[in-house]
Amino acid sequence: MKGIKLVDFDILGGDERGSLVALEALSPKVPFEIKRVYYMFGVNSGITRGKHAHYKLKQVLICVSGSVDLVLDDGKSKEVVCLNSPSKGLYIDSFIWREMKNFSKDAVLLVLASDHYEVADYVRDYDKFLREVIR
Ligand code: T46
Repeated sequence: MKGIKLVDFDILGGDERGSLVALEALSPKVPFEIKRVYYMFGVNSGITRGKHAHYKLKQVLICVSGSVDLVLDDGKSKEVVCLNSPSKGLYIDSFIWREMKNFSKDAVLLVLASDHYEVADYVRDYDKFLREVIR
């Protein structure tokens, strides 16, 4: 689907001391300036989060612990991506409807965002999203 991209991060210093991933803004893996970082954890497995799209915001999602399913929808088709590794990231462009579900008990979902928190950037009504997408 256009507007999403699953990326493999390089693992640096993967040795007996463990692994390290370094991400930099304005790089191929994070193609925007990072203005905000947030993360969610302690989500019960029956809970679905998200259920919205963004007008402008671009993000990279990383499940740094455990696993979570992302249901992505561009208004024409849907795709499910399972994030289950701290060395994988999911880039989500603006105007993609997203839902996060099936959080494992130990899931920590870290998000790098291209902008500050802005309520007006959210489209939370699915019909409105579909109308905006076909405009
Ligand atoms: C997204 C998915 C992947 C803030 O005050 N600042 C923030 O930066 C964020 C992200 C949230 N909040 C407040 C707003 C709500 O009162 O935290 C509460 C939970 O946020 P929300 O219900 O929007 O969380 P999710 O998990 O449904 O969605 C979040 C992001 O909001 C969204 O941009 O793409 O994660």
